[in-house]
Amino acid sequence: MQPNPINSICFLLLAVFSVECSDITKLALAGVTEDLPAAFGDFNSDELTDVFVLNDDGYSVEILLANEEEPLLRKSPNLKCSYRKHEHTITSVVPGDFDGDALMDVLVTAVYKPTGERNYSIDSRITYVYVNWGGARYLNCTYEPLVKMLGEPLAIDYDQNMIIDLFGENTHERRAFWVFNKNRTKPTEIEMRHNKRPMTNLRRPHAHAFLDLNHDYMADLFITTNDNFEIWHGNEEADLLSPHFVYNMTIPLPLNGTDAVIGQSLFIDVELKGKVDLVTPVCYDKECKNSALMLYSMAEKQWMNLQVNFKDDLTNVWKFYQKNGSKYTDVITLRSGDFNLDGFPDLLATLSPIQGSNALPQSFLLENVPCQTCGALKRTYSVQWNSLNPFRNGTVMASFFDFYQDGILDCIIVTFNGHQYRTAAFKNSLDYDANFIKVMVLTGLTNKNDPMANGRVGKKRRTYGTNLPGPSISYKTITQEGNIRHGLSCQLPQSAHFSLNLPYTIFGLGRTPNFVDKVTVGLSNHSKSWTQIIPNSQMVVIPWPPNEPSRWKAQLFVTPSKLILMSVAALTTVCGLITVIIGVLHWKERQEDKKERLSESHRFHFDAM
Ligand SMILES: *[C@@H]1O[C@H](CO)[C@@H](O)[C@H](O)[C@H]1NC(C)=O
Ligand SMILES: *[C@@H]1O[C@H](CO)[C@@H](O)[C@H](O)[C@H]1NC(C)=O
Ligand SMILES: *[C@@H]1O[C@H](CO)[C@@H](O)[C@H](O)[C@H]1NC(C)=O
Ligand SMILES: *[C@@H]1O[C@H](CO)[C@@H](O)[C@H](O)[C@H]1NC(C)=O
Ligand SMILES: *[C@@H]1O[C@H](CO)[C@@H](O)[C@H](O)[C@H]1NC(C)=O
Ligand SMILES: *[C@@H]1O[C@H](CO)[C@@H](O)[C@H](O)[C@H]1NC(C)=O
Ligand SMILES: *[C@@H]1O[C@H](CO)[C@@H](O)[C@H](O)[C@H]1NC(C)=O
Ligand SMILES: *[C@@H]1O[C@H](CO)[C@@H](O)[C@H](O)[C@H]1NC(C)=O
Ligand SMILES: [Ca+2]
Ligand SMILES: [Ca+2]
Ligand SMILES: [Ca+2]
Repeated sequence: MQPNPINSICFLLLAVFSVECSDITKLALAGVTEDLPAAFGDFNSDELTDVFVLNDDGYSVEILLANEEEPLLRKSPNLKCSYRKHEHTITSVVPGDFDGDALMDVLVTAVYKPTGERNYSIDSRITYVYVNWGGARYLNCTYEPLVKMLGEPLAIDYDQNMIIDLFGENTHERRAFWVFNKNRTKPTEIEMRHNKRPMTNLRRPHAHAFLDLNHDYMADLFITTNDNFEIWHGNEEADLLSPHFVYNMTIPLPLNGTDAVIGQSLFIDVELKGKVDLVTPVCYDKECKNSALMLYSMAEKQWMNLQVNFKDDLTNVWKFYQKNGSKYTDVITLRSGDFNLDGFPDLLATLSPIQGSNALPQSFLLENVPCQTCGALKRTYSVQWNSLNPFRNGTVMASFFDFYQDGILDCIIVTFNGHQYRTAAFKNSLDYDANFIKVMVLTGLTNKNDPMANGRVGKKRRTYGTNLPGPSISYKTITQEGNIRHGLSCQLPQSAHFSLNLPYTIFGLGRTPNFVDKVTVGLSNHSKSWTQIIPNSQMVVIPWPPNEPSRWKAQLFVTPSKLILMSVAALTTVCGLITVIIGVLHWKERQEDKKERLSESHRFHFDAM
């Protein structure tokens, strides 16, 4: 592509005056704003993360494929399944490989929602699980549910064969795993076993998670029940006699009492210490007038308040927004990501003012900041009241998404004006040249019939599978001040209730331009480390075979930093200008030469006479 000097000049001007507009809805979505985001994953294996959306009033699921050029998300034929005829409305979408053919399939869960008169003979508590089988470029929709269960499932890999399985509650209210196989038939149902404890009912909506909590590179189960939270450790020696998950401990709820509201838990490395913390949003009262963010310290075995200040600049007090039966906000949900690339994970939350019962909800960025007065905790979250401008009034959901695949997390936002939901795109215009590493762990499976896909750089490349829940990803490096920095993250720990986790991890490195000393990826009781990783690179890890880490591979894609791109643009512009000036001068000189020669010849004739 020929660099366009006008574009470059505008780009330079923009960079100089920082007059960037953050609302990129038109550029990103090109008018398709009725589709509401439900999950993320790379469906067509081109290394660009696609968006799984709900439309048609929630009766259909569709895939918007990501593109490098605008519009960044586009519709494509054969990538839509509709359940309107079956009167089933979709409650969640889980992309993953459910048949081990290395190509992404799309699991949807749906509940009965009649389009006309209500049919009371159908049990409305039941969740129906459908799997739409994916080819690289099409989706084969299915209308026969593979599983019936209560509540939404959690995507896990039960038996470490890289075929995604489910955990949840069966129709007899017992906890169960559903283990998928290669022949696309009904998965095998295995009830969860425990000799001693009676098993309490699972919380609905739940915040179960699948991630490594005891640092043995084996993903564990975090289960939310009505009475407490439970941790079940993944068992590497699982066989017919010993179960795949072994009960380890119970964590009390952060608040007791019938009035308390418990939001969705999430696991993030709040203090950047190389461990994940359990963070849960709560309200002390039913109306949520007194909201708080609680962190469970595994070391001290107690809940601590992160002491978030919900008072804005005009001294209005805000609360977590929660409304039964509403889209995205029927349960308090936070989404995490490193928005400012300083290494500490930030949050997105939806709040509303406690005064004015009809006020619309608004989503805000909660920035992870140091705290001197927070006791044992050294960090807290500070609500950034203006960071998502111009999206101020009426936003029910904000989640992180890297629109330009440049390692800087932008946001997908869902706006709500009281009766209509619309999707919008927000560009994060970080004003300094921060560094990052982006790590994505795939299942590592390959497909003999369709081994190659068109890669991003135009050349054919192998596909190595899709979204994988559960691996732990960590890095260690030394900052410019000489301190050791140790960050940890888990990939896709949650999949239900619009948790909208990205299938990769972006670690912000601040302004440290040094190599990252070590990146470690662990799963299935094994781990492998890679050393001296170039910052601003995207690392794709192929952990195959899972039990032979020495053969695991990593592919590195280096993303040139913004500063380099800007220098290139500036140089190109300057070169272009100079070329033009030289050209013009040259042309003028030649014209003048011509004239001179002409007049000289005239003079010569004149003289000769
Ligand atoms: C209601 O559901 C039952 C069970 O699926 C079915 O037999 C019946 O025909 C349905 N009635 C209507 C009016 O759709
Ligand atoms: C899936 O869809 C493709 C294209 O629409 C079609 O060629 C193929 O036969 C379908 N496969 C099955 C198993 O239905
Ligand atoms: C499907 O695969 C499972 C496990 O590989 C096997 O036990 C089962 O018999 C197969 N079912 C069919 C219908 O082929
Ligand atoms: C799990 O990993 C440990 C340490 O690497 C090893 O000793 C053990 O044999 C592994 N267990 C299995 C079942 O692979
Ligand atoms: C839970 O796990 C820890 C660490 O692995 C272990 O020391 C402890 O004994 C376990 N507790 C139970 C009840 O199994
Ligand atoms: C809630 O109640 C349980 C059991 O009664 C108790 O163990 C726990 O400490 C209580 N939690 C709080 C925050 O008070
Ligand atoms: C929302 O629903 C939950 C459980 O269904 C119930 O306990 C709670 O009281 C409801 N909240 C409001 C404000 O109606
Ligand atoms: C938000 O929008 C609603 C409805 O459009 C309006 O009534 C309200 O005043 C607005 N609030 C603010 C703070 O702009
Ligand atoms: Ca893609
Ligand atoms: Ca598949
Ligand atoms: Ca499996």
